[in-house]
Amino acid sequence: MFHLPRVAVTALAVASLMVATASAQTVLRSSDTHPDGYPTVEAVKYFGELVKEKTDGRYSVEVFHSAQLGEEKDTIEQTQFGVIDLNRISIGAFGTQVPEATVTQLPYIFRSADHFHAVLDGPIGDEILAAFEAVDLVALAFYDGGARSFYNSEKPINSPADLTGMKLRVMQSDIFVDMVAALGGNATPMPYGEVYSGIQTGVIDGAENNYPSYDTAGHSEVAKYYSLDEHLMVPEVLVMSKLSWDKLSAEDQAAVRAAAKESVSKQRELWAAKEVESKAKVEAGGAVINTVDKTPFIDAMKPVYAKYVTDPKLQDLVARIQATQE
Ligand code: GTR
Repeated sequence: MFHLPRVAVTALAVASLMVATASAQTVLRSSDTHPDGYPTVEAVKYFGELVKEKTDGRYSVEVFHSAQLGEEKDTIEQTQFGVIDLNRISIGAFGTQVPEATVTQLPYIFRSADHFHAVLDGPIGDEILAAFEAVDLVALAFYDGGARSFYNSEKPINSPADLTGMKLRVMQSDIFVDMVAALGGNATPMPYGEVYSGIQTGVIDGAENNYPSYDTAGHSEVAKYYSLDEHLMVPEVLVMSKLSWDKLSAEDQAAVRAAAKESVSKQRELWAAKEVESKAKVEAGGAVINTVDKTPFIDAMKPVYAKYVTDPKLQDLVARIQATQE
């Protein structure tokens, strides 16, 4: 029988211990459609630092920004299958998969940023986060996504009548298609990554989004009229694959949840600064921004509510959101 000298055995033992230590560190892969430096990307990086700290280095997070792992809709499926561990995504990308979350896609459901925070920071927010379990995801926190307004390459929008016949890109959710139809426009659902070329080539006349997206995706270069009707405030959400979540110990799950909650104030700070910076940048670049009387837009949304808020449970949820004081 072959015997290794004692020193060699010790060296081997040390080496295998090191491998064990190294492999005990799991890197969680996280997706984001936005470029590096965008508030959501930076917030998830910060969350990752907290996760590492709170799990004594057992877990860390790597953010794959700029849609490196795919467009949002596809990454949702990959996250459900556990191919991607974490995903920072707009609730709009879920379509109507999660009924409780769908109510946050209703136009003008949130009256202001303060109302949005009051709802999502309280028990209603927790109820909506918990609803994602039904689609194999553990929703950890909401991030800010500001108010979304229409922009196009043709003219300023002052009233719903100005949208007549306009082809506008929306996120891939039926509710947004109905929203644009109720205003008299033609909605084209398509992935975010196709919007720039869509406008440039005239396939669509415009789209709708917040200032930071309008700016960082370059949309302001091809659609210079930005009209502040602020029809949507769709929350951004950080979700984890249920499969990845179930591999964590109860202690590490608590650490991940706490890290996500702690990253929220950081994201809000970054978001507020980015909104101001992006507005200034698009204006300097030649964007024409106009304010809008929102009343006719709000009134036009009645059929959208009538179509999507039929279930008494959702009617109650909408009523509770509306009754929440900012
Ligand atoms: C942005 C959001 C993205 C993406 C995009 C879109 O505001 O942060 O996650 O959903 O809108 O319109 O597709």
